[in-house]
Amino acid sequence: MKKKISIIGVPMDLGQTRRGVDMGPSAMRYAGVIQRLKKLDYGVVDRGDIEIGRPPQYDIKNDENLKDLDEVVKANALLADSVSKVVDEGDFPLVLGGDHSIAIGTLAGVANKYENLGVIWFDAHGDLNTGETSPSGNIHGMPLAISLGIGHSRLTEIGGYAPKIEPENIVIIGARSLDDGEKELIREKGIRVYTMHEIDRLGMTNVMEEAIKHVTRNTDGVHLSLDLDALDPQHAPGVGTPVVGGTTYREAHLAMEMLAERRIITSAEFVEVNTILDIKNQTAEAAVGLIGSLFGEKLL
Ligand code: HAR
Ligand code: MN
Ligand code: MN
Ligand code: MN
Repeated sequence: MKKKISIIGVPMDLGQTRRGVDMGPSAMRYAGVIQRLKKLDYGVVDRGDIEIGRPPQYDIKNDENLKDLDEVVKANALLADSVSKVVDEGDFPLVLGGDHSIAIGTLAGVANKYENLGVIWFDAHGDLNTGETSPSGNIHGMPLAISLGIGHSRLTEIGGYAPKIEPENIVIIGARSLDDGEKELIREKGIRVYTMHEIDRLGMTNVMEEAIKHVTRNTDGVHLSLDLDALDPQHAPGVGTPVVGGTTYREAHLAMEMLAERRIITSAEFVEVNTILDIKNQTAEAAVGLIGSLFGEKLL
């Protein structure tokens, strides 16, 4: 039998300041993610949502340029526990966001189950900021740095260990909006990045061939973190920080189909679906379509 898939929803919207991304997990469930996976013959368990603490009379706090640090830490610690249990039980963890700050918890829950975890990070952004470099103080712009052990210790120490991953085992795909501090970190750590320039130039097929080679050469598991803003806003309008010039719908599917063929992905998350900004659930439906392709759905 195929590995069972355990779905965890994370209605987190405190890693940035636009409300609506908290409804992402519901929107993807509504778009039929469970039925879609069952149709592919997977056993599927929906473990429900992680609780996000939101104090009464809620005001955004921003100490040390880290907005809502307490709540983001708390939710990610819960998520790390939940993901860790899923892996221990032998299931495939599929995490539905929520803003991208939840990658901190997902990776905390998964990385210590592997000697060396590889990461494929689909995103318009690098998510490599810290409180020092971030132009916004939004923690959803920081999870990849945090997972490398760079940033505030309350975030890097979630799960009780740091770092979760090594720079040489990461590939970023689809980037087109990188801050100066992020560019510096990419150079300093030698992180492999396929920006939209490389996707245009080499084509998605070659980018994925190279990316898969890179993240598997030294690893015993690969996590996929897919931010819907990697896609062009034409295809995924319901995201908090859209950036023009993204991947086409088919390029994103091709990438998922190649990952399915190689069977390298051992955990995954789909994040940044913002239902308030979306048009008729189009972005949630795009996410669910990509999940289908990742798990082996074929056109014929
Ligand atoms: N780099 C910017 C910042 O740190 C924007 C980050 C963005 N948004 C995301 N993450 N959706 O990928 O604020
Ligand atoms: Mn992101
Ligand atoms: Mn490890
Ligand atoms: Mn992004």
